[in-house]
Amino acid sequence: MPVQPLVKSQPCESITELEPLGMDPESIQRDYKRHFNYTLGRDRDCRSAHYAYTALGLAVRDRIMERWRDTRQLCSTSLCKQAYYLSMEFLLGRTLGNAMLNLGLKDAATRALYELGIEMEELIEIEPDAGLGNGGLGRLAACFLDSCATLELPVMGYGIRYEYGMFRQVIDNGYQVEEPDHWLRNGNVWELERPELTVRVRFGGRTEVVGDGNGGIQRVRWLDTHDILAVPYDVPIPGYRNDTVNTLRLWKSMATDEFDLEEFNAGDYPEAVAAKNTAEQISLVLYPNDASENGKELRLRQQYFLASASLQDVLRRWVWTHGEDFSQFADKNAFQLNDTHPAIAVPELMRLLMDEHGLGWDEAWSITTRTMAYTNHTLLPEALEKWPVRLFRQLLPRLLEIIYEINARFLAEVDKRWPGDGERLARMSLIEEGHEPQIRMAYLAIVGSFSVNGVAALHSRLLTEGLFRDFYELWPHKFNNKTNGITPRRWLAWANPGLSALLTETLGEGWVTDLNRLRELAPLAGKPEFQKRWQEIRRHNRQRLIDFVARETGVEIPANFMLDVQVKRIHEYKRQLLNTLHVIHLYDRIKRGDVADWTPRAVIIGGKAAPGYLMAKKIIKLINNVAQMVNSDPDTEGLLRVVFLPNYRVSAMEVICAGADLSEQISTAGKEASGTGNMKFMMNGALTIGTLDGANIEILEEVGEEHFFLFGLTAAQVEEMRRHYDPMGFINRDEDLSRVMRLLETGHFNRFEPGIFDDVIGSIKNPHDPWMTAADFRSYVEAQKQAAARFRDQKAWTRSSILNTAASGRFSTDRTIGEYNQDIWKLTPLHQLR
Ligand code: B1H
Repeated sequence: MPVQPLVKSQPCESITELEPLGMDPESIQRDYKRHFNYTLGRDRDCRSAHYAYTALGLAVRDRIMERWRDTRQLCSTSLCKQAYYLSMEFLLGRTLGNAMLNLGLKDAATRALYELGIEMEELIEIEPDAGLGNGGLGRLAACFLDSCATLELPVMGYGIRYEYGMFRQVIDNGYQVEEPDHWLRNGNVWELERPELTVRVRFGGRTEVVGDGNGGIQRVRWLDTHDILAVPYDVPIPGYRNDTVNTLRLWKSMATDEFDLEEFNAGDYPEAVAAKNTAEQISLVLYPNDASENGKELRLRQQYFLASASLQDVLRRWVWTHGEDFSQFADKNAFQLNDTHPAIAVPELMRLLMDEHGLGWDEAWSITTRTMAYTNHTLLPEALEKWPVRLFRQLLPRLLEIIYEINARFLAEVDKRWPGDGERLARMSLIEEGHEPQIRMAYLAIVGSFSVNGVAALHSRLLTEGLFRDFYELWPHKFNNKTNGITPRRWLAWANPGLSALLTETLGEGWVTDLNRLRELAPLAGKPEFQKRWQEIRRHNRQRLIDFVARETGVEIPANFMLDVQVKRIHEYKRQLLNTLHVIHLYDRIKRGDVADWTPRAVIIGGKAAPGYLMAKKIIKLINNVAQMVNSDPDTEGLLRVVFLPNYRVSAMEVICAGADLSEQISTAGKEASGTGNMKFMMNGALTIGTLDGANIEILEEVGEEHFFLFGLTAAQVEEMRRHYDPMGFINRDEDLSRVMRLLETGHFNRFEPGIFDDVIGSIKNPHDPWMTAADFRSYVEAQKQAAARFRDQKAWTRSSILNTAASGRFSTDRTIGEYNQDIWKLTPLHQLR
């Protein structure tokens, strides 16, 4: 059944010629006033900063529109190859500042508002974060889009327009409480609804084989489905100071009109209207799990909704320009799967090509496996997606048939390569047999893709040696590495205006899009004059962070303290617990009077726990209780402060990464696929204390051992030790750790809440503790001592700080995306087509 267009495409003449809008303060001010008065209908009695923010947003958006249209037209008329980044998460954060930066409007707009008595900084703060992601994976997608637009690559993002993004975290009596994030409540100027491009997504029903009527090939029909509509909302993604504006298309789910009618005619009008809820639920809320999957049916619905709507959208555009000839499709399109969450796109593309466009299996499979590429983001077994076959049969029966067929043909290929190797067949099958047979989504993604990549060198190697070893043996050419990055626009140029000004003064403008130019700072690292400028900027940024902490938590941190920061999702493998043990050790030293050569420090920890992850929530409670005890003890005055920073989010990180001194990247080796927070800190001149894990290894290689506080077991040593791990041995042989454990076990931090930390204590002492916290305690404490000593020598610290920024060029997503394009997508930059 064709989709009822919400907006009928009545042909009419549209105005296509636009006067380019001025980028000067006067023009911006004029448009600001126009939007404030006419678009929003406010007047000078309106004192709400919200409308001022919205009016400015609209004035900035006007200046995006013409470039957006031109980019769209160039892409469609040039018939160039395009790539699509399919992701369940885009953690965009705020848009206004970034848009002004990339368009080169920041100074003009600031002046335009200043003349009206409005402070830009206040308006920036009005905007809620678009928290459409959990953590690193979602933020990576957002950074990628910025780099694609900046490199002028024709890449479109596809995601879900969640009504509720990542929950707001409130701390109550030390415990995390989740509050809903209704981020769209006050409207969103950064999206454009496109109801005319609505598509239909089907669920449930049954399949039937039908002939084509000519006695020729048979086709499968999917019948009696419950359909929902996917309405696209487009978000502009402007490149840095170029004329490219790419698109992020986010789908909102809506009920169709017809399924209401059936019940309506049966007399159940309220029930019919209420039925809209189930349809509209699909895009209602982001699942707040980072690095663990939860297996809920609604989540599978979301995944299929994203994959199906996006593929239909691409195929519709293809048919508009090429008709039903798909012979060139694989040369002109590439899909990058952001983890397995959208991996159902593999069988869905097969279904659309065969059932909707009449291709045969072989042609459809050839197209699919030449267009799909898969990025893996984790080795943790609890994050590897599996879906019960039963659920598929119920929800997506046609897709299950296709997956079975893919599997049958795949296993035949395996059997040809390793005849009679039944164990291998069982290991590699897309279906995990057992009491409840499950579909292994990662294997489906690998079989359906021409490229499989990890996100840091170690991670990619571990994938081929462990998790995907069998597949690597079969198809070594598919596997590659793409070390993550971060966009230097948001994470340096925007987040750190002081440092940016110094960089531009020293290196010229070019560094923003050619981050390797930061290397030119290295010769200046020891120069007293340059060090003075660097320290002055860092002092200012540190104070901004200290003020932020005071505003958010009430904790006062003296200006001379070392700011020791760990912000990221709370997870046992990230070892916030190890950090906490070190804090307790420092507190214990203070109480013993062991404070000679002390470096005053504030330990700042922030991050959200998945609502169902009880151990992570208990760790938050422990940090808060330790903070309470330490901060209220007069003996710690001038020596130690501990802070749990609530509601960690993108906009908070913009302040945090610029002000931090020490960056905590202390995961158990082999567990953090890459990390990207590590790169944000480094780029802004923080020093890292870290393990040989994820991208830390590459950070260490770039900056050199002298300027990185390395500690802990290697990934190989962790694996080796698993078999005979003896945490009690580590505790008993280490006087400091014994004392820390005793403080915990005697309830020093939970006097009126007996027993609440027993499970946390138990996890440290458990010989099966996969995170091996006790094993790394000693070397961590020693590395912390080195960091403290370096901080006391401000000249040496500043030199290391400059060298960290200087060595961070490799971690620009411009480099990452350049590699994706060179090795996987092979797109022509738009400037070569203009
Ligand atoms: C990463 C996830 C993730 N890896 C499941 N895996 C999710 C898994 O909602 N879910 O079900 C959500 C997220 N996220 C992170 O990706 C890695 O832990 C980081 O090390 C890495 O830097 C980041 C980007 O590659």
